[in-house]
Amino acid sequence: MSDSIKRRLESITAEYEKLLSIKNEPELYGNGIFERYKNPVLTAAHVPVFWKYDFDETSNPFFMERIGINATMNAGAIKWQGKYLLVVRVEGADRKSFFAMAESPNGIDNFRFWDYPISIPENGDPATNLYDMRLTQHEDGWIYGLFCVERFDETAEQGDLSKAKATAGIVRTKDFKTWERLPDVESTSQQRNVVLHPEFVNGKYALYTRPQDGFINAGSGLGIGWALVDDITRAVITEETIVDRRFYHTIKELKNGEGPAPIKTPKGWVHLAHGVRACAAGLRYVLYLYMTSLEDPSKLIASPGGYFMAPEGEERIGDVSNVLFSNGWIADNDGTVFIYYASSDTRMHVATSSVERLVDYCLHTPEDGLSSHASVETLSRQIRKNLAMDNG
Ligand code: M1P
Repeated sequence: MSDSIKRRLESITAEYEKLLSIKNEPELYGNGIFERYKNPVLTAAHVPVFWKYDFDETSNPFFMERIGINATMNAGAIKWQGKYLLVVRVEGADRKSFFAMAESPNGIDNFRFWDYPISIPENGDPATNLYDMRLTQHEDGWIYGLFCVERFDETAEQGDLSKAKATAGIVRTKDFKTWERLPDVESTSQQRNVVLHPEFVNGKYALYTRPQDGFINAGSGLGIGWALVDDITRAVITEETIVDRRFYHTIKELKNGEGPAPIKTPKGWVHLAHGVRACAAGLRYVLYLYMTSLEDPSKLIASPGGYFMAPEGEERIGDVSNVLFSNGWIADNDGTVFIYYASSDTRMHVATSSVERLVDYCLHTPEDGLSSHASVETLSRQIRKNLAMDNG
């Protein structure tokens, strides 16, 4: 290696190490519900230097980046052997997404990618794109990853190269190094945002689903669905009920989708989801919470109105602007909840809260009254109560 290339590599590596060692700090003023952190936890710049550059001077005489990385986003999350692991959706400059593990000692900074991305085995029907893995530590002993599998829709008219179809792929692992691919979920509709519930329900595997008419539009799919399947090694959706419905003029009017697998609490299952509405600027994706019953995880018991988190500041801008998306969170032993979310399909962030706070938020945030009049009533009740307290 020539001295000049050696110097370049050294300075790029030093910059990279500096980036990875930045300490993350919570933002000073939160809303009591969660704390955002100042820096994203992962960006395209966090991808190892040896992924991007060919270090061999004979094949790369100008020491150029040979493989461009566009974004790191929509990561599944799990705590495993004391480490905070993310299974990150990495998107290359070629628009293909793939998965790669990144780990941190504390969940808020120093995330570092493992040396190799994950090679998901094909299962007979090759896919064009894979993304958004949800990790579920299931009581059957396996850790499952459910993800979106995208293929070209062969029914597209000639020249229409954008028609795609989505289904849910399944892999399972015990060490995050070897992944067993199971057959894709069979369903009569397209599916994205499919998530495995961590426990058996009536002796069956339970899936949160998102039936959709087309690749983008939920259409007649009424919201986040629920389906029981006998055998996860051949997951066939025969019947779907709706767990969390969409409503007109709400944050989830157009579509919604389950985020990570829900967290079990003494008062019910806490769910994180995304809601989508349309506006003149395009689609706006925000995060919201809801709760379901311990006895029947498909039964809604709390539905706080409005969004839990919406894009702020730089989060608003990216490849697909005005988007927050989350498919990973970790409930730690001390009750801390690490919420991993991506902004605008570009970078990963963390916010922290606690199981107790999230339950309180779910049970005591007023529901959406579905009209301006109802919102004013709700607000006025709180004002009256506060002013009466102020007056002694
Ligand atoms: O671009 C925003 C998100 O769009 C899709 O989510 P949904 O299926 O709910 O519309 C996904 O492609 C997701 O990856 C992406 O972040």
